[in-house]
Amino acid sequence: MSDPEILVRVDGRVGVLTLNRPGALHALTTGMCQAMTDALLSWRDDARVELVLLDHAGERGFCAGGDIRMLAESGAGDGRAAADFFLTEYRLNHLLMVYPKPIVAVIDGITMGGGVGLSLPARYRVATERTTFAMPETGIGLFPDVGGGWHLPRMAGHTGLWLALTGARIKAADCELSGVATDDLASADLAQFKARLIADPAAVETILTELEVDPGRTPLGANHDRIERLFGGDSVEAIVAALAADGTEWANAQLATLRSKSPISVKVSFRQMQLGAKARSFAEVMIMEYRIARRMVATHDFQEGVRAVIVDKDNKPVWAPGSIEAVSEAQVDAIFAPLPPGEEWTPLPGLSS
Ligand code: QUE
Repeated sequence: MSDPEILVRVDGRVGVLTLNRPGALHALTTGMCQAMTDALLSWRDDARVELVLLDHAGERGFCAGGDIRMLAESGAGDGRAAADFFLTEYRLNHLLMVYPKPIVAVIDGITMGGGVGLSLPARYRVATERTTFAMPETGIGLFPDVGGGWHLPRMAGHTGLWLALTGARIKAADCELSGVATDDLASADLAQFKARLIADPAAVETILTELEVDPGRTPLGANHDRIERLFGGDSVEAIVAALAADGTEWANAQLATLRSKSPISVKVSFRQMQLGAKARSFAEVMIMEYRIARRMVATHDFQEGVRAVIVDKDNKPVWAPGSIEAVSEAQVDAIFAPLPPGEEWTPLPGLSS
């Protein structure tokens, strides 16, 4: 392997995992998830490793998501490769959540979908002025997976639901406000941060405090009250009605955004947030999301979303059904139904839920 997609090394007492698929904004493949899992399992019981650092190679972006083209091709066929990917990725997400050593994720740049699943489980989540965070999956006929059903409903108020349904992009200050990030550094200080961390991993909190910068104004803070007022309905239809009745520029923009997304995705994501809010463990959410993911890769909307956003880039997906109101509860029920015996998601062998 001359150019591995994950660079694995131990530097001092720090295990370093570096995403290295720069041509695809480090979008995750099954092999990348497996390589990270193998390294984390070997470091878990390795006394030489005190802390894990997760970052990316090169300049552009931390991680754009998953290998969407592969998922679409697989979903159009037998779905086997997609199922393998989700099993491996969600097992890694779960391993990160229960990992016994501190993890530092440096989300310097685009952090979406799969990149969110890697970084939100980390104890320290370091944003910079280049960070853009989003869960954009409703725009391609998917749903905010990789533990979105756990993390998003646990943000303050309805912030997570708003992120899930609209796919809104937020920057560093809003990442810190919402709890996505624990710290904000200047990207120019990252080399120094990593060098100091590797020299003295036990001092992680002191180093972060010394390098911390003010991330500036928080658009989310300004919109918090509106999100609470307008995204609190007990159905997607209630939220749509509240946005339409409000009539302000902000509400109209949210409504137009919601209406541009896959109607099935919006309905599925809403139910995922509702059920995820009540889940007692992350593993329970993984079981739910694996059921959804296995169903959704085979749908018209996912095929169409990938065509419109990733392949043809015309950004004009034609969804079916074409409106939120036309999605039946039975359609949503079928996506959440249990998988056949032996097909359900399970954690890595030896890891309890
Ligand atoms: C929703 C997504 C993804 C997306 C866009 C969405 C996603 C993903 C990528 C992506 C972007 C750039 C790349 C690449 C993939 O875009 O998961 O390989 O170079 O990986 O609206 O879920």
